[in-house]
Amino acid sequence: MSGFLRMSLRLVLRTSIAALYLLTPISARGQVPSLLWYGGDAAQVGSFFNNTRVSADFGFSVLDDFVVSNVAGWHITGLFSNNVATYPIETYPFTQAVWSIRTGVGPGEPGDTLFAGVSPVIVTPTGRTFGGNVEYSVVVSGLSIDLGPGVYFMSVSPIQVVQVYHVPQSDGTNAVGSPGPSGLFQEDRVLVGSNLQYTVSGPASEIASMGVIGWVHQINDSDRDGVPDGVDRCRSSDLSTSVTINSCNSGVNNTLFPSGCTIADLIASCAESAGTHGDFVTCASDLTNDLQRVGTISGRQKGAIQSCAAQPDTSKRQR
Ligand SMILES: [Ca+2]
Ligand SMILES: [Ca+2]
Repeated sequence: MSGFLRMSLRLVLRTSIAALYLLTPISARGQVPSLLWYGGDAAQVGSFFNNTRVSADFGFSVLDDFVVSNVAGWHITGLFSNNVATYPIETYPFTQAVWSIRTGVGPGEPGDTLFAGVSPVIVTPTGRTFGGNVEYSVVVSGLSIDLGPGVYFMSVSPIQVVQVYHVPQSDGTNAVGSPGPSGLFQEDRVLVGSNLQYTVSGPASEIASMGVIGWVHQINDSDRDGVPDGVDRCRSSDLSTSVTINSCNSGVNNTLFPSGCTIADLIASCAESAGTHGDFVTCASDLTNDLQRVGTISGRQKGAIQSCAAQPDTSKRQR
């Protein structure tokens, strides 16, 4: 290849790659969790047992339904229930809850469990008391669950073998989103002889003081990075946590740009465009120099990516 041709190729590569990103990075997925559904604050009336006894399989859970009405669905990062304690929580503290997301719950019917687990919880007083008993918010966080449009049931039940907790019913004060078509259900899991027996009673007409945290997926966001298809220059982004080239993990954060492209996408564009391994290394080098110049990555991180790009097995990507 002549020097002129090589320079022209580099210019074309750099121009096409540079066009794929704007220089201000945005956070991964570009989304901030908020309250998607909340049955509402507790009223001064009834409440329902909501804690496990003996084990995660034995006890009570309150199940209530909510509606995902958005066409593109929800991404759920957390679930919570508000619980009134019979005694001060310091007397019988707990650190975990059993939770579930289900469909098809009905009278005598525990439904189909879509997602469930036993998770650590954050327990904080809501500031409300009922007959001298303190109410606590019990939050499961760190979830990553996608739900399409539909009706779902949720539960979050403290794992506490002595203390009794009640989910209070709500009068709808401060409610968020659409309550489901039915009221709440009470699931009792009891030992009859040596058999664990599940019974689901309800629906009661009440709505439970529970909620769902996350964000609404944007319509027409094929790769769910928070950048709509219409302006997403990389519609099937590699959203890996760190930049990995073949099997070489650089450890560098895979930043998402407002263009909808990640660093990994741009590296992949280099691989697509380059004719030889040398072209690929040059393209990745130019790209990372630019990223360092604008402060997206440090000099050490640039070195880590370039080192991965230079590895011989990278040439397997070339056509
Ligand atoms: Ca997108
Ligand atoms: Ca994208």
